[in-house]
Amino acid sequence: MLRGSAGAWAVLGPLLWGCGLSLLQGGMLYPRESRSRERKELDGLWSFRADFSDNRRQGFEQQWYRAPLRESGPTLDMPVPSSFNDVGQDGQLRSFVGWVWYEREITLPQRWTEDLGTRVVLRIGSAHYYAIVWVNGVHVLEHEGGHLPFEADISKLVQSGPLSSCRITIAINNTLSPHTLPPGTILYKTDPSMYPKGYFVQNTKFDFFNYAGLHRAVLLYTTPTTYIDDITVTTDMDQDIGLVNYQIIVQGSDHFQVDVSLLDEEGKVMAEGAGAEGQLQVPSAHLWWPYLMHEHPAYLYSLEVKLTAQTAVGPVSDFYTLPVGIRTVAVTESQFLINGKPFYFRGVNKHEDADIRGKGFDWPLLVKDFNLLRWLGANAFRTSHYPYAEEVLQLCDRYGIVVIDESPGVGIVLAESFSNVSLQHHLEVMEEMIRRDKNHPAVVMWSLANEPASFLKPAGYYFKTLIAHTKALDPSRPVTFVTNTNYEADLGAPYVDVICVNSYYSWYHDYGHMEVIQLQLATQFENWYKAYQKPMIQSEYGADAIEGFHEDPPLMFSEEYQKGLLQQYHVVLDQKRQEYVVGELIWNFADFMTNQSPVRMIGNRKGIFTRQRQPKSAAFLLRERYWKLANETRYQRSAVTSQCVGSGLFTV
Ligand code: BDP
Repeated sequence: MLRGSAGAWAVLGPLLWGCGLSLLQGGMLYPRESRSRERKELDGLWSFRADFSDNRRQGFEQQWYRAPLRESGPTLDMPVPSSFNDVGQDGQLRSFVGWVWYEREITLPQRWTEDLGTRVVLRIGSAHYYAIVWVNGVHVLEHEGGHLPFEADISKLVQSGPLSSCRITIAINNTLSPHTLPPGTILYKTDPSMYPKGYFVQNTKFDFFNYAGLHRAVLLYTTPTTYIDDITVTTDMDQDIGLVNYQIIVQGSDHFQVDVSLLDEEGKVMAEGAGAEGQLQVPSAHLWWPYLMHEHPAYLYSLEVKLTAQTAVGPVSDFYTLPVGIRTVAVTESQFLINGKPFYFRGVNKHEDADIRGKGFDWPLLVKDFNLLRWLGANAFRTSHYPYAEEVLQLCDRYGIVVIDESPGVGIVLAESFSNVSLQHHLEVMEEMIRRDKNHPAVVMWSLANEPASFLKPAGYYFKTLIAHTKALDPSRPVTFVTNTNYEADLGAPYVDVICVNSYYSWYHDYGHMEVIQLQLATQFENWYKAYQKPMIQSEYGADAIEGFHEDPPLMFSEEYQKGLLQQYHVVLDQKRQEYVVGELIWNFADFMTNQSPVRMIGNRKGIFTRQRQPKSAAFLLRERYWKLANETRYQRSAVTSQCVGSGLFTV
């Protein structure tokens, strides 16, 4: 959510699409270079200081943004992108709660500061959780939410003076409250016999470490002052003709022309159009298919958009190229269909998490993870429990890995977190998320939350409203949230398209008794299906295993127990996937960091890979299973039998 002054560019954004309800300002296209656009990455070392003052407000009281940070006290070198928590040797910084300050001074290319026809934009990929940004000491914007990008036009600031350098200061606060997403509470401990004066801790109801900092790329990019602000693409099929519907939003001038061409992977023009809105038709279209579902999965066309405009300073052109996958998504009462064919999610839940960098974006890690996913034969993952970096979704588009895109609605369990204030924020987060991710063919469903207390009375209204809003913003994709509430008590389930259920049989209860899993799991599926007749996904199941711990017969925490537990689930999944179960997502792809607690041995160890991405025995089990499942359905052209129900055919 953007707050405060957004500088000179604050024009009210257009509605997202069709029946969109967005109040967001402008689009959020991924910054790509083109003939008219340049980008300058600001990755590397930034100056950094955590504000350890008692009220954490010294930085504001002393206005640290007014002058270079080194002038107001000592600074540390801090890598960006990275979480700040694990790069140092200071335990206090690791668990710091409050404001931290980042600063970077940069030299700008001369043309950027002198050419008034150039628009210079500062874009921050993610700053967890609340961020305030100044450029050369001038406040330019504020943003709430740690997992989605925000940006400001800083042209006026960098083009108004003699300076060719600019100083960017970003203050970030990682405090979570009942109304943030994810929610949290600050607990003051006041017993003077136990705690020093003013002592407080951050409490959360989610199971991962609240890493903070500049987690994704910070960059500057340029566009002409009349520019392509947003593109929305949806696709459909008519026999073998691919239909690409596009809508382009232009800012800066009312007198412009838009031309679009759709190129295939060889660079051949397949269709052309003119105007800001229209439909392109692609005869004998190559569809975007998931990994291992087709001999040529993940086919991507390129939509080349060219804008020409007459402005006061003469003719201007802007160019932007968007990858486009042509595919449809639909849900029946027992199936999830991609391009009209039954799709089974064979996948994982992930986290953005690794040694040292925490949640900081890292290309080698990302490529390793995708190589592991493909090695496993997985075709899907859920972005548990927040939106991941855009580059992750780009690789999903490119490799055919299907995504359930989840909002940061994790740990919504307090009554306060279902209030109108919280709901309003959640609605806005969905707007930001859909604005960013709407054009990815890999994204096939929105997940609004993970394990909310959906049995609480206000949950019914909360999810009804949230789901209606999400569908109004994007009528083309099904919507879900992930539940662990009893099927009879869940007040949000009536509104979802797919029932996603987490269960931990023989882990969080019936410890060590794997013999009860089959009965309990079968009952779970049958109860839910009887109540709702909607397709179901086992959206989490798993067990902790410490790599190298072996016990046979299996004991909890051994590799054998993890494997044995999964095998029990698989027996039931194999029965129910013949009926209405459309997917299984293991918890978790890799071990990950959590808060310290007596039930977490240096983090959550339910990964089938270690945090360093080495396989445990369960990884080999899943690999065998996923390849077997893939081979059963590989390139299969089976007929679709069920009728489309509910929201009908979802096409993207
Ligand atoms: C589930 C949560 C997930 C946890 C997991 C666990 O959705 O975030 O990490 O349990 O306890 O309930 O391992």
